[in-house]
Amino acid sequence: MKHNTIESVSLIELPKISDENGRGNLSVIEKEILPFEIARVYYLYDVPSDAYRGGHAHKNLQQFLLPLSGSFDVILKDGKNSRTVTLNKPNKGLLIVPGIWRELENFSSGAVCLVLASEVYDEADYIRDFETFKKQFS
Ligand code: T46
Repeated sequence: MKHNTIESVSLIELPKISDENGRGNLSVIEKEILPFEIARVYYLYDVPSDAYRGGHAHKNLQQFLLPLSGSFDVILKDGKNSRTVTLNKPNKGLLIVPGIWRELENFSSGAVCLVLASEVYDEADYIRDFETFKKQFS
């Protein structure tokens, strides 16, 4: 299994096309922006402000998280270090590589987290116990 560190997690800024006639903005994700082919798309929404999502790592899965609306915090851990990234711009997303523990919290009202994933859903790819994660990845 790949040992990645939190420094391998990167923010990706998407092009933002502001309409010159005041019709708002358009952002686009074309295939060369992500280092994987998209196999699955899902989204988190109606998350209460005191709720917490994630709390696991993936063995192989790569994911791109995009705050389509509102904001939330992503806490990243590699077993040694930890870092918190606030996602609050619909044209700025987070590319999470395999082997990184993630926790999502502080969802604002109306926040929507879009996730583009490199693989279809597979429970066997999850590590849901932090001590197991630390043993395998740090
Ligand atoms: C991640 C964060 C950001 C499915 O049936 N298909 C799916 O594609 C997904 C993602 C989940 N599920 C089922 C499995 C559980 O019964 O939906 C239920 C909730 O899943 P989970 O507790 O894993 O949800 P989150 O929000 O804690 O985590 C999800 C992703 O699982 C995870 O990869 O990084 O969103």
